[in-house]
Amino acid sequence: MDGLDAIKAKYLESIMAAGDEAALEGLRVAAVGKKGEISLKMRELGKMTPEERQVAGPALNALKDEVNSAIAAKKSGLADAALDARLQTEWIDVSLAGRPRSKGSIHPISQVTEEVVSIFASLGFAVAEGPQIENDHYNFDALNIAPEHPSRQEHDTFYMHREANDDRPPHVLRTHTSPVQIRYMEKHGAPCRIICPGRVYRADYDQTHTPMFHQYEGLCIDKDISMANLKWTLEEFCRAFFEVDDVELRFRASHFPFTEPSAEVDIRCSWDKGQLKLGQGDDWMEILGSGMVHPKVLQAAGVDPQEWQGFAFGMGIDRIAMLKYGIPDLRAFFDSDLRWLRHYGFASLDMPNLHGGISR
Ligand code: 2NM
Repeated sequence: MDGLDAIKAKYLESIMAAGDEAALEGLRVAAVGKKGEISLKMRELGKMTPEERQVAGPALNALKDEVNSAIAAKKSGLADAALDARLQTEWIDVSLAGRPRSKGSIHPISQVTEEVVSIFASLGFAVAEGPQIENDHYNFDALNIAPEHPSRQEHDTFYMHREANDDRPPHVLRTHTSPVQIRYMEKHGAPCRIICPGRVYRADYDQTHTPMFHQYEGLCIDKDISMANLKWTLEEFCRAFFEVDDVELRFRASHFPFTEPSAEVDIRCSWDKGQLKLGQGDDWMEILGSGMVHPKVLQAAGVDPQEWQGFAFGMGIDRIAMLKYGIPDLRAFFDSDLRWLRHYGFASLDMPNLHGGISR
């Protein structure tokens, strides 16, 4: 068949020169599409003598195959070139140093809460949480706080609004996290070892008090627990939290309705040119309240006081955060002042753990 070499040369050249997939598709249709040049030539095979056909058939088939594979090769060449071009414009140098982007930081109260939790976790304490709106059974009665106790008065406790015909027990904003511990003992029984950090509320506002503040309470109930276990636990905590090797704690007899005996705990310290140093010195600083859980409290939580006993303690998170990080004014914690937050905030990926150093 005449002219096949010219057709072949024409298409192979155009295919090589095609700039994109659309041009390539145009060439495919023109050459081997239904009415393409090569396809039309193939239709003529029927009019040929068998001898002519024997030569022209294979030649046309070979041409068609050649054109098709040239198109396929060019197509993948175009795709490779497109990918190369993308890689040229979109490449990222992964060895570049990161740009500090985040303007946020961890609030000192969140940081200190994490520190406290990680220290007590290492001593085998689990974390328990509970509602911030409590009923007066969990907030007061179960904790052996008598109905006439002054802390129940309206000017110390936030009572939730109630309708006159509401026969549910009065609800309050919890004044401590102890109700969480009552709920935990009710649900899980003894033995138990938990700490309960969270927000608490008291109707008080001045230089050293905000109506919402943060505390955590610890509870350890078992068969053979004494004040000695309490003292060791608190010493371990203070060593880790304040990052001093020597700590000395002093127990002063005190009174809480929910513990008997009760003790306020002071840590030895010194004031050196207005700078507080914890651990050594001639001074004492009160840091927490504690005691052996009152048998009536265990009873109220469904734990048999004949069989179990244990210690509990409570500490202000805001207060120990101020002590540790030298934050002078309590009220600044809740002002949302960005300059203050940037100054006292912590890097968001530096979560405390014991081996990495508690505060860094
Ligand atoms: C304190 C001081 C002393 C305390 C007691 C309990 C409970 F629920 F077990 F009875 N939790 N926390 C406790 C004891 C809290 O805070 C100054």
